[in-house]
Order: sequence, then C-alpha cells, then structure tokens
Amino acid sequence: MTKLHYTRSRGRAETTRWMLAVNQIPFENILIDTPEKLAALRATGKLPFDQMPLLEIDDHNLSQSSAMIRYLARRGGFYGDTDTDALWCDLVAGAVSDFSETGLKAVFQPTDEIAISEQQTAFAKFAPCFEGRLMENGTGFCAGTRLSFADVILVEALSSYLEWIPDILEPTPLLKALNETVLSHPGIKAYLTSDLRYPKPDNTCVIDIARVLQRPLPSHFSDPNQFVTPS
Ligand SMILES: N[C@@H](CCC(=O)N[C@@H](CS)C(=O)NCC(=O)O)C(=O)O
Repeated sequence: MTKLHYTRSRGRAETTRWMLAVNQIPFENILIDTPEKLAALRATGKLPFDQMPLLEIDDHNLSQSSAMIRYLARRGGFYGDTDTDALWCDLVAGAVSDFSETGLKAVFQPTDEIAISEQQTAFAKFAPCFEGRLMENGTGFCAGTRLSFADVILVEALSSYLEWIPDILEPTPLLKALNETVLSHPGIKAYLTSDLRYPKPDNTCVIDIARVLQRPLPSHFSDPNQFVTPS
C-alpha cells in the first residue's frame, strides 16, 4: 500500500494527495504527530532533506512535494502529450506554487480578516494570468487538450481560497469551469468525500505542526516558544 507520511493536516502533502486521487491510487496517511515519530522517521534515512512529506510508492521513497506530483503525473499520463504541453504544465505549476503559498499561510495569520485580505491580493495578481492561459489554450485545460497535473494542483490551491472566500471565482469563468471539471473527476470526488481528506486547517493544525517540528508558533499566540527546545 502506498504510504504518505505527514502531520495531521493538508499542508505540503495535499498536492500529492490530489495527485494520488486523480491516479486513483489507494493510499494511507501515516501520521507523524509527535517529535519522537519525526525523529524515528528521520533515523530511517528515508528523508534526504530531513523534511516531510515522505511518499512511499512503487519501492521508492519520494521526498519534495514537487518531485512527488511530477512522478505521479508521469506515472498516470498527466504531463501533457507533447514537449510543449509539458512545458506549459511546468510554467503553470511554477505559478501555482507561488499562488498556493498564500492559501497555505492563511491559517497562520493573526486574524481571519488578514487571511482573507492576503488571499484577495494574491488572487488579484495570479487569477487573471491563469484565466488568460485558459483563454489562450482554448481547451478548458491549462496545457494541451486534456487534464494535466497543472490543472489538478491549480484547483487544489483554489480549494483553499474558496473555503475562505466562496465567491472568489465569479470574475473568472474559465477558472470556475476548470474548478468544476477537476472536482467532478471520479478519483478527486472520491478523495474529497473520504476520511483521507483533512478539514479546513485551524489553530489545532498550527499547534500540531509547531509541536511536531519543535518550532515557534506565530507571534500572536500567547506562548509562541512553548514547543521550542532550548539548544
Ligand atoms: N519543499 C518541501 C518543503 C517541505 C517542508 O517544508 N516540510 C516541513 C513540514 S511542512 C518540514 O519537514 N520541516 C522540517 C525541516 O525543514 O527540517 C516540499 O515541498 O516537500
């Protein structure tokens, strides 16, 4: 069984979960929810950069979410049909990686108002470019004539924005249509309604991550250094 090791959250493992889902590969979330479990995982030597997530698949130990999504894209034929399609997949994926950071960081912001405002700013910057790409390509997809990993990770990033700002896609009809296309894929649909999909991140996730990584909490928490071990 394919195993994805990560904290009890979507975080940097979520694009890989969506790519497993679109490939319809059954997988297990292996919870790394204590500093001891993280230390034990690091001691196995399976984390070349000491970072989670770790994806155990096809006798490989994969690190780095960008490598995981590309491995799964090649494995399932989600990297376009031509070199030009593949190039567009990578171009869009690069922009999605920047765009998704604001969604990932939303839960770490001191107030919901700040989280929403930051996402509105990032959406205003990137969404017209994604919409423009969809218009130029003219197939309903970001690259080539069918679904690619670029579409999947773009909609994954949008899913976070939509949880904070439900009407955010109204000004971008092509992005809205792509969102619906990806969400109606049978593998994605099954994943999103399964127990494998974690809920919208909240303070519990923020605390969990800081505790497992023994890192400071955001400064608006009352005791930001409570999990930092003195060196
Ligand atoms: N570029 C990496 C980043 C992974 C990452 O930052 N992982 C965090 C947990 S969310 C981690 O393991 N941090 C521990 C460390 O950097 O030592 C990826 O996308 O996989």
